Amino acid sequence: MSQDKNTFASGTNAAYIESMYEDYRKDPSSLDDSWQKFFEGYEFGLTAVVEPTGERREDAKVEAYINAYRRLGYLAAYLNPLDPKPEIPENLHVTSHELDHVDANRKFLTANFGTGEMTFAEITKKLQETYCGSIGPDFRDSNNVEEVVWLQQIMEAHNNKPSVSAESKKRILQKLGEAEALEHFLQTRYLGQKRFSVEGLDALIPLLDGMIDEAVNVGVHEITMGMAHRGRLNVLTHILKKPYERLLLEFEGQVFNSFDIEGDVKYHMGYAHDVETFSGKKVRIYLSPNPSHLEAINAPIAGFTRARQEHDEGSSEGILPIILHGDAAIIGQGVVAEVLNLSQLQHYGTGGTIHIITNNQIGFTTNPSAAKSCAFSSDISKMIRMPVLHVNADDPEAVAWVTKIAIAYRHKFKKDILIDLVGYRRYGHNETDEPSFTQPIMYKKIAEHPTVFQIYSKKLIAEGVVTEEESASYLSSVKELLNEAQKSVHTKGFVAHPTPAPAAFKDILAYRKPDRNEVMASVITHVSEAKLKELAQEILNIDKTFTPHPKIIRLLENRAKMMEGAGAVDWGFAELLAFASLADQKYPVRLSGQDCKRGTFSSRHAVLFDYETGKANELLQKKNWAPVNVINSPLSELGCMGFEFGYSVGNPNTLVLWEAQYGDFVNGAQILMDQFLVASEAKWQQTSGLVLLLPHGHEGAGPEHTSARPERFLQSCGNLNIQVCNVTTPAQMFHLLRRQILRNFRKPLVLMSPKSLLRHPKVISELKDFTSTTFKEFLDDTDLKSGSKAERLMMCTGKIYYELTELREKNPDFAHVPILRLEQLYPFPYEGLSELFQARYPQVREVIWVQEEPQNMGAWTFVRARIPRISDTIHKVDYVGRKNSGSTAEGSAKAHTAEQKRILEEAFALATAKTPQRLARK
Ligand SMILES: Cc1ncc(C[n+]2csc(CCOP(=O)(O)OP(=O)(O)O)c2C)c(N)n1
Ligand SMILES: [Mg+2]
Repeated sequence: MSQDKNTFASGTNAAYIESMYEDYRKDPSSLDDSWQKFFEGYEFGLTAVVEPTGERREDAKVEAYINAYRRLGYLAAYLNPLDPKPEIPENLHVTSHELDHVDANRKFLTANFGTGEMTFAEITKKLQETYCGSIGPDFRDSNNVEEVVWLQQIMEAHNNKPSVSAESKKRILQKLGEAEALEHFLQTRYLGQKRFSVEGLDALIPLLDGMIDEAVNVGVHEITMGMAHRGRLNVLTHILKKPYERLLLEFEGQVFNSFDIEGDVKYHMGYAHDVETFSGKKVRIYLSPNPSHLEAINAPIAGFTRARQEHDEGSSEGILPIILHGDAAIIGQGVVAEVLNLSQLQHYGTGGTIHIITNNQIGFTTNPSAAKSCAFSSDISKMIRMPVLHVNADDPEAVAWVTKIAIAYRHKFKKDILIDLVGYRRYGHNETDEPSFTQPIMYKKIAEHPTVFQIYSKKLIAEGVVTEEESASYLSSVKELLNEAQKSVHTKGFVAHPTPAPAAFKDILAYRKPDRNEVMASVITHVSEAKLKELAQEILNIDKTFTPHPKIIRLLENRAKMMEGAGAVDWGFAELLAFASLADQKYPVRLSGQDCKRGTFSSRHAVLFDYETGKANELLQKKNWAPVNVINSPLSELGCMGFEFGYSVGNPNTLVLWEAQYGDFVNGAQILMDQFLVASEAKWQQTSGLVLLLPHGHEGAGPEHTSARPERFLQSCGNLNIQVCNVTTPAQMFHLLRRQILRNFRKPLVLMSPKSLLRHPKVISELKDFTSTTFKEFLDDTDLKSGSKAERLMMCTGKIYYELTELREKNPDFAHVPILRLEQLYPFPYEGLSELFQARYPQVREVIWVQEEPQNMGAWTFVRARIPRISDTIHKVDYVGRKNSGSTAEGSAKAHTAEQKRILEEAFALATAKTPQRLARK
């Protein structure tokens, strides 16, 4: 043995180690201690991976066999009512597990399965019953062992088929009867009217009925629901107990009044009601109105639920959200992923949502194979690894059982769970559609397929649970009620039922449309100087143990200085003061968006982070104030803005703001704006006070990061639906935010918010601006002593005002040109402007609208028709700004600067031109 062979540290060469190992095997003592230990360990490792032999080897295989079923058994489950039960896939075959030689009667120890000792035949039977029957659970992707074990135990305890009482069976049959009878009635009496029948998924009705009962039994007292068109009329009448008369009136096409909600098609209508459960308990149910845009409701209903949980009830346990999805929509629409991503976040979670896919295996005319790249529509839920319970909709007892599991899971783990209810669609997409054009084979099968009511009643009759007469009465009694309801509608019109909205929803559902006077009335929003200083002190009162970032120390000192003398409060601080003042008056504030805590432009700093520990210090969370939550949101627009919209509906007394990183990105939430924000009041009399903060302005950043596209919002303005503002001083911002919550009605507020103005030396407000005034829809040009002689003036909105005044200051020839700022574009302040023109500018004949946006964007097309209505003296409205363009702004900063200069110069050239003929032109 050479010396170096005995040196452990030198052994780095494989061939060399091999020769050492040979030496070791011949005589271990020929090596030094360190090598002996090394090879001892090596040999131990070898024995550890040696294949088990005999009994042990078989037990391990059986365990793997059991786990394979737990993981993949759902692939062999009997889920599709239209097809025969699928074959057991190869990877569950005994041969695949090398167990084909095992005697069926041979016993195995099954530590965590069944009775602990079972024959191989018993094991296989139990596995197939539990995992490959009418229920196919897909739950093993979870990375939480406790959940997996819990689900296994609950499902394996009764082979996923616990016994059902006769009473419950009858209830299920009754609910199936209601579902079927209503659809039949509507089909025969209102032929050709769209109703998006539930048939083929009739089990949805007993499912929801059972779910609500089960939920109330574990402490739920309120249920919030979002769903699209499929089966909605059945859910409204049989789950929310919307009276048949109300529904039939809608089919008759008469004007109806359902919680004063009008203005949308019947399968988009919401409802709210106190309902008695099967066990005789009370529960409030709220079904949100929704647009056609499939899945868009997910975000608002999540926010609505969170608002209810946070401020009305204080916990997530008592309020359960249920969302229904179409099988094509859930996998196709991106908002689903956005909202799932919110489900476990601190400021967005709702203690677990129960998702139900009404899976009719078709989307309009599109087959599943064309609708998704994954095996199941439910696979989108894998992103948060929630358990999925696939279930055959023709087996209502299996459906009832997964419902119980779902409620128990949500109650225990406070997380989302999904039921994939697999059925079919008995008719076309709607009842006027011919489905066999596109799915001839499927529809031949459907035509021959009995209804689930028929299947289940046959089963219960055979079991002796109901008689044939009883079963038939479940259908006939509903038909009778519907007949009576129709008669009553025909003869008496609608007689209002005593079914007012639940008291808890009073704030949300009580609706009164404010008239223009109310909307335009000024609101007392100022606070006293003492209060302002007290609020500032509170914000700046930071614990001595907190170490601010060195640059933040300066910011805090600057903020303190803003309160000295006459005051010079900047935008960031004005905003915090507005929030603080509302919180002090016990109005909670919720501001969320990407990087909101600091603010995209580093101007807000509502939350500071300890320079030593990284610990957050929420400057606006104070003991005696209502909560002010400034929240960094995930990178989502539709999901997050939708959530905030829902939150604002669910809690009208919280100031809710959503901030876009830059205004451009708001169009990621276009559905939310078009279908909800600007229209919800008109369609559903659903009001929201949501504030959108949309950083906007041409600053040379390029086509993106420039425009929040105010023109789109302005085009959507009508009948006082929203407010669109672009304010230019910190105090205006302060008053506007306060006005939003201090009025006794709610309207969304879309605010073009500043970027460079956040740090502009002129963009400051004095203390008196906060303590003695209120929000002004426009700002007169107070720099000019008198405007009485002016024949031309400029009007603008937003940041360009500061650029115009800067140029005016430099050039004495421009000194007489008045520049008015429109701070609120909609509702357009005709009244105030008219008064102003009469008093200050009685001779104005020409108004020059100056904007930095291209002519087809910005406010131009909106204001050009409105400005002449301010005063009879106005004969002409001129435009100065960028020319029409497909893109919002120049790509180069240099081109931007040149264009900005041109606009300013052209505006003054026009305002000071000595060309009377121009003025004469109309
Ligand atoms: C966002 C959106 N895109 C398209 C449509 C048009 N549309 C209405 S229903 C439907 C098919 C929906 O299929 P699925 O989600 O499976 O629901 P089902 O009607 O089968 O219950 C389509 C494409 C829509 N309503 N919303
Ligand atoms: Mg479908």
